[in-house]
Amino acid sequence: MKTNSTNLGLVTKKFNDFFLVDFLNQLNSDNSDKFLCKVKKSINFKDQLIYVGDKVGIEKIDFRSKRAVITSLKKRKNLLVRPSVANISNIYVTFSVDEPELNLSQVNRFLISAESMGVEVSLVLTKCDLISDKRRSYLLDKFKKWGYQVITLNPQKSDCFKNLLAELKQKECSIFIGPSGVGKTTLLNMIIPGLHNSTAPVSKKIKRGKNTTRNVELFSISNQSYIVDTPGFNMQPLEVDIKLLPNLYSEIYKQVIEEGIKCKFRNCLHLMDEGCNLNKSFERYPFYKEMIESSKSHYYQNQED
Ligand SMILES: Nc1nc2c(ncn2[C@@H]2O[C@H](COP(=O)(O)OP(=O)(O)OP(=O)(O)O)[C@@H](O)[C@H]2O)c(=O)[nH]1
Ligand SMILES: [Mg+2]
Ligand SMILES: [Zn+2]
Repeated sequence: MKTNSTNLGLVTKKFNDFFLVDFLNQLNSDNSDKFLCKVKKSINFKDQLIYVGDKVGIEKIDFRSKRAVITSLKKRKNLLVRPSVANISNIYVTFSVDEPELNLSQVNRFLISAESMGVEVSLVLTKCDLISDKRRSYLLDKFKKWGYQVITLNPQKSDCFKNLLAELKQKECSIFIGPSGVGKTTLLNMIIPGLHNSTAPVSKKIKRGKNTTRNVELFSISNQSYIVDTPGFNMQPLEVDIKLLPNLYSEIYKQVIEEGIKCKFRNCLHLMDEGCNLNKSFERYPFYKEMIESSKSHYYQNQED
């Protein structure tokens, strides 16, 4: 049976010119139906690409072969550039406490990059079975000072996965990002019944993940909630607009916005002591300074080009 009316779909996976699309208005179809779609030839979305997470209009739906054609792209709320995912509501920055070793500078880069999206950001620490309770408390304490209430996961404690799933079901579209090998796919396999996506041990020689997940993929966990698995990567020093950077650090935001401290110069970047009233005795200050300096050199380089 074919239908020519337009239906709303959600892009869950993308490869070459093809898209896997979930039906959103379930006409003759249950939620598990995925349609293989191409973009209608005559359509040009003003050079806009379509990404996982995009809502699209689909037509020429063939229920037997599970094929359809994308004919329109709905306006998106936001677009994360790396990895490319549209319409996210929550970012879960995911790191393992060991194997691969926890790299604080990378954690910070991921967090700040996530914060620059203006959505809710959470920090997940996996593989807590590999550390002592004392070390776990130490890490919880550290990240609390960074402004994050950490979610810790330990495969020997199933409650933590149940709690995380319950939380995710309250959100619209949550994305897990972090380096390769930290256990993003393992975590999704734990919480989505029947999901057995590929995972791989961390390389013993180079102590890094093996880039097992190659595609961004979105999974439904309830009628209204989705979660996204992504390929792991390491984050380069940031290129976020310098003026925005101070407010992305909760330690600075609190002092400037909540406590109302005033520096001599408006738009003070809190680097020099002259006229700066920011209390710089917080752990992430060296990371902040490094980030401002690399954003600055990037900024000036572009001015010269
Ligand atoms: N001990 C322990 N090992 C874990 C845990 N979670 C994941 N692993 C192992 O870590 C390895 C990497 O897990 P993956 O789920 O493939 O990691 P990933 O983040 O998806 O990696 P990429 O797809 O490469 O980005 C696998 O061998 C998992 O079995 C955990 O909680 N504890
Ligand atoms: Mg993976
Ligand atoms: Zn200042």
